[in-house]
Amino acid sequence: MSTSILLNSRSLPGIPWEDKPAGGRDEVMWRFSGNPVIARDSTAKSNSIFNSAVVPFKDGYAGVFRCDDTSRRMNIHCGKSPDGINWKIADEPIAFIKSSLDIPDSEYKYDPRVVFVEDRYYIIWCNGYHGPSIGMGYTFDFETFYQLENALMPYNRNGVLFPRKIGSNFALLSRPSDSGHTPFGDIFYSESPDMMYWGRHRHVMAPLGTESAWQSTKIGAGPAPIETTEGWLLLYHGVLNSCNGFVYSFGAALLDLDEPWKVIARSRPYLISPQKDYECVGDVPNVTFPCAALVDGDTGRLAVYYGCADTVTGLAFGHVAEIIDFVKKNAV
Ligand code: BMA
Repeated sequence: MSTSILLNSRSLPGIPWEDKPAGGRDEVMWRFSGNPVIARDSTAKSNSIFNSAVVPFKDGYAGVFRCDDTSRRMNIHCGKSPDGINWKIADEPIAFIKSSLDIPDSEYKYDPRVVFVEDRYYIIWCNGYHGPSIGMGYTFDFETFYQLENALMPYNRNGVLFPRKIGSNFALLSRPSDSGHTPFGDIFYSESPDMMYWGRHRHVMAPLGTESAWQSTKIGAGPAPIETTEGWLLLYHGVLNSCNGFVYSFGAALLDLDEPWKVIARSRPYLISPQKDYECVGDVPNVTFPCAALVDGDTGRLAVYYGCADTVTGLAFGHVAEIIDFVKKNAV
C-alpha cells in the first residue's frame, strides 16, 4: 500500500483498526466488528449518542459527542478515550465560556465536528439561534471550552472546517438549509481571516439525479477534509427520499487543494449505506452520518466515526489510497 499520498497527517500507530474481513464482497470500507462502538446509554441521562467527533489528543483520543437526553434536548458533551474504542463521556454538556459577553445563548447544539487548526481544536456544531445556524468554539485542552460568534446565519447545518488555512484564510464548508427537515441542500465553501467574518462564498457540489440516487435529495460535508496529493478527500453524506422517508448514506469526493470549491471527482456509488440493524432501527431509521475520521499518516489507515439511526455511534475502516482509487474509478 502506497501511503505517500497523505499530506500533513501525523503518525497514529494506535488508530482503532481491524483488517478487512476475508470473504464476502470486496468492499472499500468495512465496519468494526464491535459496532456500535458507543451505546445510546453511555451517559447517565442520554437517550442517544451519535453524529459525534473524535480527534487524537495527548496519548489517546478526545471527542465532542452529540448526546440527546431523555427529555430529547440536543447538546454536546466532552469524552476521552485511551484507544478510540472505550469512551468515558461526561454526563453533563460542555459549559462554554463565551468569548464575548453578547454572544447569544444556544437554544440547542448538535452534530459537532472537531478540527485541529494551527494551535487549537475548533468545534463546529449546528447551533440553535432562531433556527439551525453554524456555531463555533475552541478548546486547547478539552477541559475549558470557549464559544465564538456563530459563523453563519440560520438556516445552515453541517459546518466543517478545513484543517489548515487556504491561502491566508480559514476555510469552512456548510450546507444552507431551511428551518425544518430540509428536502434540498448543496455544499458551499466560505473563507474568513479571523474566524468571525465569513465571505468569499463558493458553490461546491449539488445533489445528483437518478444515476446516483443515494445523494439525490441533499448532501452535507462529514469529517474534516483530509489533505492528499490527489486533492482534499472529503467524506460526505447524501440523502435519498424514499416512500418511507429520508435514507442517509455516505460517499467521497476529491476537491482541489488550492481552490477547494472545485470538485475533481465524486463517487457514483456510496461507501456505506444503512444496512446493519443498528443503522436501520433506532430513533430515526436508515441513517449513517459520518462526522469524524482518524488517519494514520504512516499506513494510510482511516477510521470513520458515524452516527447510526440517530441513536448510537459506529466505526468503519478503510485505506485512504483505496478510497481515492474508488472515487476516481467510479466518478460521476
Ligand atoms: C439531520 C440532522 C442530523 C440527523 C439527520 C437524520 O437533519 O438532524 O442530526 O442525523 O437529520 O435524522
